[in-house]
Amino acid sequence: MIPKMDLSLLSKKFRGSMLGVLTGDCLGSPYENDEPLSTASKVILQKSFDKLEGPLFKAPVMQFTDDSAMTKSVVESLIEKRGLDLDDLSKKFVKRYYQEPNRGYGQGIVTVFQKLRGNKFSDLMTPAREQFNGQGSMGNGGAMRVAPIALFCCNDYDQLVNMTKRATKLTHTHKFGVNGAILQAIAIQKSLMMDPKQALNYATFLEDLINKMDVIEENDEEFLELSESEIQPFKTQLRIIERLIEKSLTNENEPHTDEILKLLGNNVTALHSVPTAIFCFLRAQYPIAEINTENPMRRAIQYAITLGGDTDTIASMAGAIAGAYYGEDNINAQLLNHCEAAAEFKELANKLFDVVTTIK
Ligand code: R7I
Ligand code: MG
Ligand code: MG
Repeated sequence: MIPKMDLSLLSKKFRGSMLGVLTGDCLGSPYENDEPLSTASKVILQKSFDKLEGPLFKAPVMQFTDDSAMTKSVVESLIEKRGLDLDDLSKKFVKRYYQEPNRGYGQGIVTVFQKLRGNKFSDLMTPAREQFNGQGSMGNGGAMRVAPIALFCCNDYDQLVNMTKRATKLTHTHKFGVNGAILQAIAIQKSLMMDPKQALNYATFLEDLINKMDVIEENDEEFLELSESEIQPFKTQLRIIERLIEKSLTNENEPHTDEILKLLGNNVTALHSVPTAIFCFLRAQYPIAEINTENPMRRAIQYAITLGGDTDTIASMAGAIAGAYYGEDNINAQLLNHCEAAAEFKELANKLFDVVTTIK
């Protein structure tokens, strides 16, 4: 079903989200695993963004990492197959990995690729289930590549949840890995369907995500002895985001980075990175100290990087949501010239848009 939205706006949002994935990844990867940025490092980051956005700046092209590589496989498979085809998708993941293994892939996921190649894709699901002693990966690898699925499902919520689950379980079967991908997908889909000219109400936005995660993270019998925050951890994190933004808007002593990181986190697990990306997107509507830009999409990405840790992935996920909300007009054209494969990502967004608007 094609959404009831101006199609030229929708296509800009498709390109915005795909380019948000790419630019967040390219800009964030040099800082991956760093400590949160000091004031001096934030000044350097600010200057480097300013230069990249300025005319005639010459610099080596910034390379993308596994986040964009896997996203590329997802979008190419959706376009070719006009839907989710797990066999094709897993082959594309594995082929791309063996062509370019040095894109900074997660340490565990490589085992999944080896096993899939070993069984000649006859059993797609077991390798992921065997990860981490049978509990499955809780990394953010499912969430970091989910943007094309959110765009493909556009305004079909049930299809979105279902497809995200299936695509994620090829590599990540831990409940947190899967639910983190679903949360990221819902945040992108929701942003896609909103009018960027109307003010974004962070509380309403979060309330909707909380209600949806409440259903997705249904109480499981095996967890009954746990507290609510352990049973429904993403829902709990979303409430924390709300409190942190509230505090930053009403209190002059806005939350400091260490408080944000203590509560939300910045590591490779989905639970401690997807909510952080959503926080960066929502917080970046408003000015942020030590980040000088009028552009809220740039602010979201730059802010994510200042938090340190899994910077490429958190910036990329924040970029995917921000791009789906603001559209490509908020991405600086000069900056794109410095990102590897930007033209290709734009073209893939256009092709996906054609598929979505002609399929049903
Ligand atoms: O999730 P995944 O694809 O990694 C994505 C991250 C992003 O930051 C990328 O930019 C790239 O740098 O990697 O790959 P996985 O290997 O499945 O998970 C990532 C890491 O999370 C693992 O290498 C583990 O360190 C950790 N991890 C776990 N640790 C203990 N127990 C994931 N699941 C578990 C677990 O169950
Ligand atoms: Mg990466
Ligand atoms: Mg990363």
